[in-house]
Amino acid sequence: ASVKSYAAVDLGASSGRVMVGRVGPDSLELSEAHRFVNRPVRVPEGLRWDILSLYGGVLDGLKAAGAHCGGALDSVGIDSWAVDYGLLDADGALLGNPVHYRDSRTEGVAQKVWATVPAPELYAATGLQYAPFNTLYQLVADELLGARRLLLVPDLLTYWLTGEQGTELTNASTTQLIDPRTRGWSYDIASRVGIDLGLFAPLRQPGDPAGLLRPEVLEETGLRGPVPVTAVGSHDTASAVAAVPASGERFAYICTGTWSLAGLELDAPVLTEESRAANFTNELGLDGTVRYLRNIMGLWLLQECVRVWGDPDLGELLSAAAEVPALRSVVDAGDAAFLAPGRMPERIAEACRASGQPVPGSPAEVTRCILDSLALAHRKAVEEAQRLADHPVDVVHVVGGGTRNALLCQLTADACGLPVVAGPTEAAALGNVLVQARAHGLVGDLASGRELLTRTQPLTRYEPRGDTARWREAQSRLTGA
Ligand code: LFR
Repeated sequence: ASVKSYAAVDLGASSGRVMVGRVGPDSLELSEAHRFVNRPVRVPEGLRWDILSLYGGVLDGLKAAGAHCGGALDSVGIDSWAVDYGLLDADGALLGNPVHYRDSRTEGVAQKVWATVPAPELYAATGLQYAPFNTLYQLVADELLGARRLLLVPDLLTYWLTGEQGTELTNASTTQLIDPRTRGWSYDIASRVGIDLGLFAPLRQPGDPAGLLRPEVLEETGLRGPVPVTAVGSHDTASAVAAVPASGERFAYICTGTWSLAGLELDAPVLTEESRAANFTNELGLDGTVRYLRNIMGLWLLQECVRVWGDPDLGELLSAAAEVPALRSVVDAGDAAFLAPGRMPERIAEACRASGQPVPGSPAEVTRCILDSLALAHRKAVEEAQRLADHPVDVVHVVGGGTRNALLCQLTADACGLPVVAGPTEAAALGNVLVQARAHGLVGDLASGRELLTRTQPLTRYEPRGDTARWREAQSRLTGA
């Protein structure tokens, strides 16, 4: 048949899903086979991922995906959040649960590392933003005794499915151990901070074969073998950026979900001191591209509030927030102070109080404050990225879960003073499917994949509603400028 079926496993911070992408010469259809919760677990030693439960969800998902296409999947690809990993012993057995990037064990670690490799030097060599959870800092914090191998989360799941080990490049680029110019390991940095790069399996490029589903996996999922696993942009953000339905180069993107990742696609990294001071990151994308972006706290701020409020109806909450006067109070949604879980409504109130703004009280007011603050942070990132990379844009593409939030999309258009094109929602899964289809010769380069998306996926356009001066004024409340 000329239509092929690809399973995309996409793991986010709060849920995982297995989607089936059916790709033909001029068609692309995505459907959800299975969705499962990803519930991080706090144990006395800290915050951990429940990796076995996630693997169970992947197996259930592959079984459901097979049921969608008569047991015959053409390939499987896996993407997830970045930076985190499992450690294996000499026999390839997992040593403990992977630690969650929001765990506090890396507090103060970066400062110690900078005593050996000063932060400007680290940025010049790796181009990576400062975040306490960069793999490099996690590894320095960890007790590695007995660990012989490190596999990033999608690579670990791939290993369990196929028995083969590798380190996929887009995700490896978030470790802070990759040189974005050579797109290979940064041996000098690793040796100076005392990290043995031998822990990592050899690099794999998106599109490389990653083995075949093991016989036990075929049996458990009812799939008909052989089923190849294909390395995709295994960093979810790399997959999402691959699925930004843009044409040409003059676009910015915002991948929305638990995080907002806002920035540009470039063909070379920006490693200037100014860029470091602005905390932009140079992560690697498909086909030699660089994802030049900033991490913004994203809908995590709202998710954490909603949890405290006992899960009210989200639609009602957003309608109520739309009625609250705009820009009464804003917080810095780029601030790592919001990284850890817990007490989010209070932390937001405290930030408003500290910057001399009205303190939002009701859930609708807090929600409005969060959405205004996110739009403001989107504006700042899009503006600064253009300036720092000398790369002007005419349009902002919003992809991911946040595309469902019309208020956020409209506010982002208003704040940026640019049209927003919202969609697709399942960008990471679509980018995952496209890379598999491409590896099997079904679609061409990045641009033709994007064109296929533009033709096949529903997109919504939001025009900016004047008055950027109000956003500039709101920004000045945070920077004091
Ligand atoms: C988004 C994401 C971001 C990364 C963060 C932590 O899901 O992958 O790109 O910075 O999660 O891994």
